[in-house]
Amino acid sequence: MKTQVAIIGAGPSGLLLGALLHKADIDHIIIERQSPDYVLGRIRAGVLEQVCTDMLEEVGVGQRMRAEGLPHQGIELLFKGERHRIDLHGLTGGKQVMVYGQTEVTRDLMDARIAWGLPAVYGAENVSLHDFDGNTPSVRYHKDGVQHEVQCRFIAGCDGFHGISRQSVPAGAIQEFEKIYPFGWLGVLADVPPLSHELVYCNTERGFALCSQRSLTRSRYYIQCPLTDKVENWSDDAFWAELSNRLDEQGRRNLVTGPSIEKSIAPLRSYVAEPMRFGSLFLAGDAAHIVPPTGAKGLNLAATDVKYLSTALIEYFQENASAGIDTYSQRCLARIWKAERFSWWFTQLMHRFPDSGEFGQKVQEAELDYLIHSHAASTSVAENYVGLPLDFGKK
Ligand code: RFL
Ligand code: PHB
Repeated sequence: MKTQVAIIGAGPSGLLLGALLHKADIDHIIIERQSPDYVLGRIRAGVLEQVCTDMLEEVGVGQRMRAEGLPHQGIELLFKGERHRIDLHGLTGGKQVMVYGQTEVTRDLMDARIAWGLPAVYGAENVSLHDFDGNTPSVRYHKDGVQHEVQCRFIAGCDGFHGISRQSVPAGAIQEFEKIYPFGWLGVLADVPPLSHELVYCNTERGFALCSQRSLTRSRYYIQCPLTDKVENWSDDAFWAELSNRLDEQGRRNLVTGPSIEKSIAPLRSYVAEPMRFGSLFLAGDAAHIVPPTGAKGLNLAATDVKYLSTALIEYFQENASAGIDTYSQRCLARIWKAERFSWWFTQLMHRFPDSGEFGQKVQEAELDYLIHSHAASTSVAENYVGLPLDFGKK
């Protein structure tokens, strides 16, 4: 078959790009390795920046998010056994974030795609990318034992960190920047009411903890754990006991425990691949970069990459202009590095590092104490957490 854009991957980046191209009448296909149920079964991000919620509204899938999502105007930082609120709304001139799970975003985009009658191939095997150094690239894959070929003008690599798109680029053409952290996050999802109406980020001598949520009846909790830990060895009881140990008095009183619906360990990594365009191939989302989840930036960065990419592709097809595709990589990376910086900094501030000991703990506590009392420092956290404007730094 022939199309204008072949999108690899039906995660949030691929689905959102598909929706934006559809709105501009640009012909495209999505090719995904997994099944729809597998994609929906991955429990990941929970906090959407306004730039991201605006995009979901723009493509017409904001209805359920508006009804069921929880707008949050602050976060709490817990350290030395006490909680302190960062007033996101007040410090940013009225901005907020939306608590609405990645699973729900993906489901809304998938449902819309079906309603629009747009093509998506799930369960595609042996996906391979060809001739993207010229103007007539193609994508091949197997489905039910039959080989298929898609000829296109552009390929969008939205296939996540382990996808084939970045791996298809010759090693000499790409530069990688990486930092691996010496711990992971053990996450539990449970149908219990959240312990606070806002997210609580905890710095404790026992390690980091995060109290997040998906709704008024569903909570998402995380605790920092050693990379050597196995999820099978963490019983629900052990998880709740350790989480409780990392809370303040009030948190312990309000914590409602229950059976876990999902439990997993995620390693923490910072990673950027440069550039993000290789001829007719563009990388977007986790295919090009990873942030540790502390700043809640992963999904939001994926959305803004796709914003820049869709704008560039629309300009190309509708106005025959290539300025957008030529500057795609540079525009994305300027934003990505700022989110990388924030996510790295917030991770350093909140976690217990094996080598930094009591001195490291005291320095973190001093910085947190400074942060909550300094208007300038609190504002910096708030404006990064709610997300920098799309045109940040432009005159
Ligand atoms: P995704 O979501 O990984 O989707 C990529 C899709 O591509 C498919 N794919 C292929 N398809 C065809 N051919 C191939 N060869 C393919 N290889 C892969 C995959 O099956 C998948 O469906 O990337 P995308 O769309 O760029 O979206 C990015 C976000 O998913 C990601 O940034 C966030 O979820 C990151 N992240 C978190 N972000 C947050 O803001 N808060 C969090 O709490 C949070 N937790 C997480 C996370 C990422 C995790 N990963 C990747 C391990 C927890 C985990 C465990
Ligand atoms: C989540 O709810 O999964 C979540 C929220 C905030 C973060 C990371 C994860 O910083």
